[in-house]
Order: sequence, then C-alpha cells, then structure tokens
Amino acid sequence: MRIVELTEESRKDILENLLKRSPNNYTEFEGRVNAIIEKVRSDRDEAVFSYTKQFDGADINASNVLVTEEEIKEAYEQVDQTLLEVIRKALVNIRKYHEKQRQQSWFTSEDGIILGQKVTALEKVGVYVPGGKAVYPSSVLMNVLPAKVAGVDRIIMCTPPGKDGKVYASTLVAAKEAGVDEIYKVGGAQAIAAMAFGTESIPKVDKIVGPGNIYVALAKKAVFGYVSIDSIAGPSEILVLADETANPRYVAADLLSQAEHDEMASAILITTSEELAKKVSDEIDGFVEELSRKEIIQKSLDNYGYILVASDLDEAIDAVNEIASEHMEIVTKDPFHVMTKIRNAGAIFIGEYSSEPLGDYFAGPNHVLPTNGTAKFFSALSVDDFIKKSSIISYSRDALEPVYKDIVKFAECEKLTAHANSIKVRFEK
Ligand code: HSO
Ligand code: ZN
Repeated sequence: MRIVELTEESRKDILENLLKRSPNNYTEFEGRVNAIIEKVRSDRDEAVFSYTKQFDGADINASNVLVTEEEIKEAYEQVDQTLLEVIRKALVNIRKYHEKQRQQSWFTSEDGIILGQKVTALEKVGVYVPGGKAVYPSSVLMNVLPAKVAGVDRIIMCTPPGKDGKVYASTLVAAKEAGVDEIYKVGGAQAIAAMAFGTESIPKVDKIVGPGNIYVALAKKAVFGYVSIDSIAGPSEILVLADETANPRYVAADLLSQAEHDEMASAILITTSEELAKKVSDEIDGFVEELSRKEIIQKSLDNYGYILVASDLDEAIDAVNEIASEHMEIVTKDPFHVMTKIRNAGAIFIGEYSSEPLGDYFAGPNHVLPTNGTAKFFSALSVDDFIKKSSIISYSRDALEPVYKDIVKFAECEKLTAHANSIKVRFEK
C-alpha cells in the first residue's frame, strides 16, 4: 500500500480523489432513473411488474409480489441456525443501544402559557434491501430496528427477487426477526418510486431508508420531498489513526475489512510513526494474498488506499477531521483524550480491541453512517430519523393581552393585516 508523507499538498490531492466517489457525481444515470419514476407514478403496478421482468427477469404480479408466511417459514428452515442465534444476539444489542435514543415530548407551563414539543413516530416507513452482490442481513437489522424502537406503525420492505421469484432467506429471516410487517419482491428505482407514490399493491410510505446501487440512490434523491429519505450512502470508508503503540497486524486487518466492500471503498491509515507505516504495509501485503475478495481489495487499495505519515499527532488529527471518515479507529496512547479532539467521523472505535466489524455487526450502534465527507454535518441513522416533532402553543386570554399589541405591530410591519386582525379581534371592546 502506498506510503505518503502528510503535507498540505498531499492532503488536498487525497481529498479531491476521495470526493470523486460521491453519488452526486453520477448525473448520467438521472435521465433513466427519472423515466422509471414517472412511469411507476402513472402506470403503478403495471410499470413495477414490467420493470421487474425487465431488470430482474422475474414474473411478479399482484398475487405474488407480497412475501407469504409460507415463504418466511421456508426461509427459517433454510437459514443456518447458528446465524439465526447470532442475529438474535446482535438484535438485542442494537435494540438496547437505540432505546437510549428515544426522545420524550416536553411541555412548559408558566403564567398562562403552555409551550412544548410533541414527539410522534412516523406512520409508515419503507426499507430498501438490495439483492445481488450486497445481501447483508446486518443492514436489515440496522435499518429496521431504529424505526421499530421509534414506534413506527407500519414498516414495509422492498427487495429484488431472483429470476425464480424468490428472495434471499437471510434477508427474510432478519426482516422477520426485526419486526418488518410486509415484504415486497420489488427492487431498483421502481421499488423506490412505488414506495414514494404508492401503487395498487405497494403502499405509499412517509420515509424510505436503506442502501442500494446508484439507481436506487438517485431514485431516493429524486423522490425526496414527496417522502423523506435517509442520507445517500456512498462507498464504505475506514480511517485508522495510530501511533507507535499500535499493533500493525490489527491495523492492517481493520483497513482491509472495509476495503473488501467494493472497489470504491477507501481505507486510510494516518500515523505519526514511520515504522508502523512500513509494518502495516507489509502486513497488508501478507493478508491480501489470503483473503477471498483479494481482487476487490487490491483495486480499492490502489484507488483509495493511503498510509499517511504525519509529523505530529495534531497534524494527524487535523487531517482526520478534514477527511471526516465514515468509520475511524483511534489506536494511540490515551485514545479517549484523542477522541475529544475528533470533530468529524461517523463512528469512532477506540482502543485496539474495538475493530470496525464489531460495529458493523454486533456492538449496537448503527452501521448506517455518513460517507464521503458528510460526517461534517450528518449523523448515524438513529431513532431520530423515524420521529418528528410538533410544536405546542397555548396562551390564555390573560397571557395574550399584555403582548397582543406587539404582535399586531409585527404583522402590520409585514403588511399582513389579516394576521393583525386575527389577534385584534380578540380584544375588541
Ligand atoms: N461497513 C458497512 C456495513 C456492513 N459491513 C454490513 C458488513 N456488513 C457500512 O459501511
Ligand atoms: Zn463493513
């Protein structure tokens, strides 16, 4: 893996290279995606089923689009029973973590004035689950559980069928365990359009979450405003900040864990130790040979992998904050102190036993995280994504009277006399 000295210049070049991966840059697919959305909006089920035939090669219609109880039972029989136990254990941790995020409504009452914020869960949520290359039951849990904990009434799922019209058993089992209400065998931009606008078979939802390929990502962007969406996920990222105390073998293994996701994934080590840099590079060479996704890893490292050597920890931390990685690990002396200086990162893993896959599968925090520098302003998927807040305002006559003229003044200044009138009318003699 290339070793580069961290300078103003190298930092700028690397950032530019990383940002190329943003889904915002794939405008060339927008036309096709918009055409699919329009067609589904006008022809509804008919369009959805004909795209499913065209893109997935499956014969889906109104009578078999919904996964049946029978199919779910079959999935439970097929799925590895040890995996099922692991899913259940992870589920407990994820639920427990998200329960901490629940927000309460609040009210204040003072001198005839009651103000507050009423927290309400969204009514209907649609979770998209990709098929093909990226069948991740862990992502099913991560997308569904925060909605469940928030108290969403109805959670539906769309996932593409194979040619045989079947859906992956592990997806079905994870969905059932997490508490999904209905699963539809539809994928791609057509699934996003169906959930955004509704069809005869597929209900319109209030929010669509979940990862997908570029067509799914662009479709989610296009329907934003008709429905809410989670953020648009880009390729996975890991950034390890390490000093001379780090174990090079662990650091190398952790970098590769995210590089294996896809060729656009990025794995970066920033270290103050030149010696560690060299050792990690050697360890990586050793590991890559043994790993099954060797080709993907090699491409990802060639494209977006860096070992950066910084002259001191402050300079290293500055670069960490500028890159704003999806995941970061701190493997230094006094890592909790270093953590206080990290401003931008989706998830921070602290200490040498907190390797990134622990968070992907098991610890409890959500693995749906901001990518592509968006950790500067976005957070992990959470219960907050599935609630909304209504403001509460109640004034008594006695509370309104001393301030009513102020409000009238404000309204008149904006030349909104009907606004002024609605206040004045209450104090007519
Ligand atoms: N690391 C991915 C999530 C995932 N990893 C799912 C394994 N399975 C999010 O960046
Ligand atoms: Zn991962």
